[in-house]
Formats: sequence, C-alpha cells, structure tokens
Amino acid sequence: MKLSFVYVLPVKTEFKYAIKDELPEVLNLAAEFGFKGVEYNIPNPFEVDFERLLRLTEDYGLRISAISTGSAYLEYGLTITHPDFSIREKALKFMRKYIEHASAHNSGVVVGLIRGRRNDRAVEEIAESLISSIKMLEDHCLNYNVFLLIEPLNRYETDYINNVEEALRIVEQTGNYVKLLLDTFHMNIEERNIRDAILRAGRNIGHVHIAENNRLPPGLGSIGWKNVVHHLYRVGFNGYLSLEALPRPSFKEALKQTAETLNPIIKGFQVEYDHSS
Ligand SMILES: [Mn+2]
Repeated sequence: MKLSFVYVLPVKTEFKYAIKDELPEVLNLAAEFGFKGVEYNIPNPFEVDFERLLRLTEDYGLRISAISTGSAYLEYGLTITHPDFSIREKALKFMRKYIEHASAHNSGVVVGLIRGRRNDRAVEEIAESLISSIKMLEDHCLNYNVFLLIEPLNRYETDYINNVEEALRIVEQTGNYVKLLLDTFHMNIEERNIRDAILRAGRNIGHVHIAENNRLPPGLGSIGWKNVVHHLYRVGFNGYLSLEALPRPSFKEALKQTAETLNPIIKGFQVEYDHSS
C-alpha cells in the first residue's frame, strides 16, 4: 500500500500560478514524507495543461494515483445522470477526457458527486441512468486501461449511493472496469463498522480516501488505522491510501501528520502482505 493525497487544482486561478508557486513545494514535501502518489481534482479536464502537470509530478518521483471529478459538479453542475441530456452529454465528454488523463499512470477516475443526485427520482430510475452512462464509458476505460471508481458518500453530501452495498450493485451491473472507492470518513458515518465494509467490498476496492471521523488527517481522530490497513491488506488491496482531509493546521502539517501515523503501520504489515515492494 502506498500513500497519496488529493490536490484540488484551482478553477479560476491562473493554472500557471498554481503550478509555479504552491504545487512544486507540496510535491517535494510529500515525496520527502514518503508519499508515492497524488490524486488531482481537476475542475475542467480540457483547460488543464496536463502534460506539464504530469511532467512536474514525475519530476518529484510521484505517480498520479487517481483523477477526481467533484469540482466539475461543483463548478459546472455536470452529472452523468442529469435529466437534461445535453448536460449529461457534456459530463460524459468531461469523463472521457478525465479517463485519457488517468491513463498516464493507468489509474482511476472517481465517480463521486458527478454521478448526480436522486432528488425526486426513484432509485431505479437514477440507477438505470448511471449504469447506462457508465456503460457508455466502458470502451474508453478498456482502451485506456483506466478504472471508474464509485465512491459511496455520506447522507449529508448526497442522496444516492451512501454505502458499500449500494455501490456494489452498480459494479455487479456494469463490469470489472468499475471498482469501489472507499472513504474512511464516509464509511465511519454510513457503515455498521469499517472492517465489515472493507471485507464486503473485498476485491472490488480500487482506491481509498483517508481522513478521520472528523475529516482531520489520520491520527487526529478516532479511526483505528491499524485495523483499516490490516483489513485492506487482508482483502488483497495494495493500492493507494489517498489523503482527503481538512488541511489543518495546514496542508503541509496534514501531510506530515498522515505520514507519521500511517508509514509505520503500512511498514508493519508490508512484510506479511505486500510482495510488490
Ligand atoms: Mn472521498
């Protein structure tokens, strides 16, 4: 298992500005703390100088662990289940571009908020819409060797797919290019317990977001990280644990805090489970 962190690229800020000032410093620090990946949350995949981003990331010895898409929903209101077909088409166009970007390191594209909200629709109706949109992306995923990552989100953030069980139903009806993204913060709210949720998701886990029960970085809350890492290894997961926490007391401190909490735990289990490193 490897550490990663989510980095949200700015929407309206000059991209050059962000790259010049903050990002290299963050990448450098993360690499120093033993992180191996970075997950970019990209508001508009057509407006990002992706080649440059990729080169910069690789310059620091890091890989792109996933591409997250929540800001395309927050910024443009795009969803792949939107009742307005033209908006849905635009969201799918964004998804195809995200998939192309994610192919740089054969990682995954997150299907979180971009899957849309149920609102007054029946569950069956939105499920049908989501499944058909996902199937429209199947060829692109297979051609580019990229996964789609369905992320259950807690009830306060969405009214559709709140837990592992609901996400598994989508995987069952699509294919093995669709995996689960488990987020410890959301699991802590929605699952009976995190261990059982991990065991239930099993081989379908493609990516993991890590944060405490209070959204702080690991070590500043009450989640049992040894338990989490152990059960992820038990089901054969050997991918990224990607930090998605509040940047408190600061982004840099959050990276350090995460590394200090998780590096020893991962190392402890590596001898037993991780034969890839
Ligand atoms: Mn998440």
